[in-house]
Amino acid sequence: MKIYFAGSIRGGRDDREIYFSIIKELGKYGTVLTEHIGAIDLDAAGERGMTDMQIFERDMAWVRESDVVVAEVTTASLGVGYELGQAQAMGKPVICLYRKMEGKLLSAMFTGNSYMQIFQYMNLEDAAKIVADRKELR
Ligand code: 6K6
Repeated sequence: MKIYFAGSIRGGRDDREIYFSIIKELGKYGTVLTEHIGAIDLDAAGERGMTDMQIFERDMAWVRESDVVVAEVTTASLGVGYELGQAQAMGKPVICLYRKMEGKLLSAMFTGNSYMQIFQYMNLEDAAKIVADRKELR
């Protein structure tokens, strides 16, 4: 099972520790192709040693190669939105994890899109349960 995990980079890195924990959890079900998304030392500037074009090509190849795409969508990110739209176009199952926060509303492109499976969670225990219940990860 190949899992593409998407989480904000240039959109903001406030949730990087949450990404790290979700990636660790997803590791129980398969190979997470994008482990670097949870890296503490990956800041909003992104990965060093790769051009943006190389990152784009690699990430799109990984989306194509993946069996399922899981995203943490609380921090709005253009890149994550793009990846999930592409994943939908490729027919990949898309699972979105979202923490309800005051002043932050998820885009209507997701809440209004029945293809996207959106799950609200409060803490990592909830997130682990949501992930464990997904047939797409078996
Ligand atoms: C490289 C050099 C300077 O900045 C970078 C950007 N680095 C990235 N490295 C890896 N994945 C990236 C990078 N930028 C975007 N992505 C992909 O888009 C990831 O797979 C994330 O899921 C998503 C984040 O998009 P933004 O718009 O928040 O950056």
